[in-house]
Amino acid sequence: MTDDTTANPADDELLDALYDSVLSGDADSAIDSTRAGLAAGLQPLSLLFDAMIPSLEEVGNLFESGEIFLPEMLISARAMQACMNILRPLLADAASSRIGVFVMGTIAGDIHDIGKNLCDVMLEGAGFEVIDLGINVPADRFVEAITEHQPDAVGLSAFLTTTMAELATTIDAIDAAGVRGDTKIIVGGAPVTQEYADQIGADGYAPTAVSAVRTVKELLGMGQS
Ligand code: B1M
Repeated sequence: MTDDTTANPADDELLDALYDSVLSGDADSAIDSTRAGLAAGLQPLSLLFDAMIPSLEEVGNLFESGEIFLPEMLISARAMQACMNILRPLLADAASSRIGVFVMGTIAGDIHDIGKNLCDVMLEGAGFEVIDLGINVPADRFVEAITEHQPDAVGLSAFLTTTMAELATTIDAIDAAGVRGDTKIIVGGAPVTQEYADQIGADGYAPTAVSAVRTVKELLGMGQS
């Protein structure tokens, strides 16, 4: 959640409308609410963390309880992504100079990418050049990308309990290939914990996209923003 939660009833109405539009998967109306929120002076992070992300959490709850099915979950995700396209330039514009290179990807077997894309936006906003390998990325593709780009840090996202083990497989592959060097490896995604990150030999863990930036900067000795 953001610190600047709204005190204004009109802003609350806009956030509620955005929440409902993502929940029902109505992309046009979600886009309208996003634009209206920005025009009313709401912060992009507030639109994300006070409306869109809670809405997707509710989508997940409804899916889990069998009240909605995969197509509805996908339609809601698309509505959110349409709004993210509007917010991305606003969030990523903040950086004035490049502070490092970050390779990012969702691990093999997993096609969730909204949380990963949000990390990309926050990292870019903080000044990192982000090389995003996409979704369902096999371990050897991460190894290739480290060899090619010599990044300061690598981010691995996992969103399913069934794909989490692939985080360990990927870190093992990076170590076995001898390419880890000074590159820091950060893991995240809803089912991942600090304990699990420690267990599999990651350098860092962050629960949210915002804290991912803080963690990577700390690991790289850049202090806090
Ligand atoms: Co899926 N899905 N899904 N899904 N989905 C979840 C994750 C689930 C929790 C829903 C539920 O049952 N409640 C559940 C996982 C259960 C589990 O494993 N414990 C689930 C399931 C079961 C599945 C399928 C298996 C369903 C099926 O086929 N029967 C299937 C799997 C497909 C696959 O990957 N192989 C599937 C498919 C899909 C869609 C394709 C329909 C769609 C994804 C579309 C897309 O991403 N382009 C989808 C969606 C939308 C969801 C929910 C509803 C929303 C996910 C999301 O985007 N959240 C989700 C329910 C939920 O999250 N409660 C669910 C918003 C996003 C901003 O949050 O992803 O957590 P999050 O990212 C956060 C942090 O985790 C963190 O920062 C982000 C923002 O702060 N973070 C990092 C992320 N990466 C990080 C990296 C870092 C640091 C922090 O460092 C590197």
